[in-house]
Amino acid sequence: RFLPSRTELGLVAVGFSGGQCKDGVDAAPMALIEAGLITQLTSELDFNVHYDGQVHSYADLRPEHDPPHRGMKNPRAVSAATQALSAQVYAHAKEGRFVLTLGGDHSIAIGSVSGVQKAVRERCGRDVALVWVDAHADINTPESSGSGNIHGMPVAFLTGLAREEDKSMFGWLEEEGKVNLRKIVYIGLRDVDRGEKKILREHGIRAFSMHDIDRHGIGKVMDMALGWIGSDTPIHLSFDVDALDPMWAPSTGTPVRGGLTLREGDFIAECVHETGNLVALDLVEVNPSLEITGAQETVRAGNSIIRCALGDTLL
Ligand code: B3U
Ligand code: MN
Ligand code: MN
Repeated sequence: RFLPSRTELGLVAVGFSGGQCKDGVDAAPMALIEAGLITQLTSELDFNVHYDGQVHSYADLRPEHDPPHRGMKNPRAVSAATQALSAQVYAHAKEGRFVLTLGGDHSIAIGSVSGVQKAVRERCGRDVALVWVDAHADINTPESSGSGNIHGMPVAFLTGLAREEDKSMFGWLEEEGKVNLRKIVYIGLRDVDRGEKKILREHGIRAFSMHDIDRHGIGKVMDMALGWIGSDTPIHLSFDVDALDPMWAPSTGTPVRGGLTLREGDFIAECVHETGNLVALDLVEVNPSLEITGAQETVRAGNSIIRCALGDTLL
């Protein structure tokens, strides 16, 4: 059995924004850290934090010429950045560390999830379950995407629904880094493209929309979501801050009204923590530059989610 570490934590700060078109999301890791994240992890939660002290933008890997391919924008830059991130995350996870990845836009999950999955497979021969908390499904293929933004595609690449032979454009993603479609659970969806709905339906992917949360309440939804995954399965939680309602997290690239409350977001993280099976967490899409007044609120919400996922209890 793969037991997530309660003491050793690998932190990777990713200042990468090439999966979408707005500047500023690359400043999120520094904003989260400046708001006290590392102190929280060490002093309050007693983690031994392994952090190289850098915010990685992978600018040195960005090719000069990166024209669209199959409609994808910046395909080589995103591919190179996520490939490098995958290796960094893998190195932490292989040591048995909990891996915390700070985005950046959500395209970076191609790197974080594949790195964790590969290490978990090697350590215990199991597949990770992926809990994707987001307003969006991020499961467009290059062909179904209307925007060409790769942050709307990571789940398609991670599951093999989207494939590329070319090593410089996600062809580096190996089978052992990919995630089983039946081990994905979405929570918080409310802005899903037509093509994505078709993909979710055709593959019977488990998804809890805001409608489901309204109907059953977040407590029941979490029971169902974690019940689907089953106990004894390592979990990777990929949390897009836009899952929260813009009232709580306005500083994000594509805010969608009608989202989770701050407490519902924290509650999701707490419930995943309580399973004892959480091995990795991504916190993405905080964009401190988008709302002068709401930026600090969004950063605080992000840090709160991280604390809850790592076992900060109310009492
Ligand atoms: N589904 C749309 C919009 C979107 C996806 N993820 C975010 N926005 N943050 C797309 O571009 O694929
Ligand atoms: Mn997302
Ligand atoms: Mn989103």
